[in-house]
Amino acid sequence: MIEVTNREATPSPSLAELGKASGLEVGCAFSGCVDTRYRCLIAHHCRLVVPEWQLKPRFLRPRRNSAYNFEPCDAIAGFAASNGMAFHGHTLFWHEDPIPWAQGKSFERVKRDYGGFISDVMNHYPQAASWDVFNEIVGEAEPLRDEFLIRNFGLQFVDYCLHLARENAPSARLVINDYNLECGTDWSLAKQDHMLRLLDGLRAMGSPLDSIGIQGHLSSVHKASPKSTIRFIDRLADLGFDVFISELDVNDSTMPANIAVRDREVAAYYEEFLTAVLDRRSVKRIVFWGISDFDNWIVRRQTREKRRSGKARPALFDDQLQPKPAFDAVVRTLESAPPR
Ligand code: 9MR
Repeated sequence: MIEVTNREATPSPSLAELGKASGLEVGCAFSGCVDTRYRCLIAHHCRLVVPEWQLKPRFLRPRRNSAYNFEPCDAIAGFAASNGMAFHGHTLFWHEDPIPWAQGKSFERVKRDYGGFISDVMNHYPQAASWDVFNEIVGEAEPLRDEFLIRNFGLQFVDYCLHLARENAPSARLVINDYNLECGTDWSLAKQDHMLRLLDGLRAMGSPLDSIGIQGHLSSVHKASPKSTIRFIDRLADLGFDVFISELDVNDSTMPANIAVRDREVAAYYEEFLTAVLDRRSVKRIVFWGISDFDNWIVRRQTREKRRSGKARPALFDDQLQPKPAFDAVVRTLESAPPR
């Protein structure tokens, strides 16, 4: 597929270039939307693309006898390749989207079915720079989530998948990704501890793992705590793990309806959080979970649920693809980020 992008059409400074100057990789989630102007915007601002749902296990292969549905994700990977952007695989495992056909009762069966699935998917995308091997397996109330495979096989399953991922893609970075790690509340701090305990366990088993994804779904409901996030990043660095801020956005559902006020508040959330975390050199990547309100999961969900709080404006660009104060705020944080 030939992708024609016109970087001249988006004259604002490129986030990708600004990030590069301090050794940061900037990327975004992408739904595969075919709007050319939107694609140009992504190509201009990002060095990395993440499929928003097209690589989720059940989307790819809902039933044992279904053929793999690789086409939608192939289109996204093709878009990334033809514009010189890297590709991140999200995700090989997700509790919200289990594939029931690979939930075997014996570990041998799980190895065959889930292991086979992981190998098939990873080998289909050998160009992937990194993989979320696990998404959201840590609990808040409990150390690990109550999901069939995790409940039945625990660390043995996690370790098996990480080894298999390394075997399949020796040079890809392997990631465990999770949310609510940045809120500073009791349950968020408990979740941080659970993640650290999991990492200790994996370390003791010699499991291969490179980076931890801190999703960064910021919200006015549970405001992020930069202080506790930085402390957590430092503890991860002590254990030898890099950090990816992997799904950054700001949910504005409880912010004032006035657009100017709302946009300023959203911008302040981005700026405060990024200023804090980018100070840490182990933070190597920022992925926006949609850079524009034009094609965005929060906007889509709000429309679906018919909420009345005014149209959501969570991203850096509005639904006309114009930069908002949040974009300027992110530019400032990238400009002042120390090199890594
Ligand atoms: O943004 C994604 C949305 O479009 C999908 O419908 C949904 C289900 O596949 O997943 C959303 O992305 C989630 C991500 O995969 C994991 N962290 C939370 C994200 C937002 O729900």
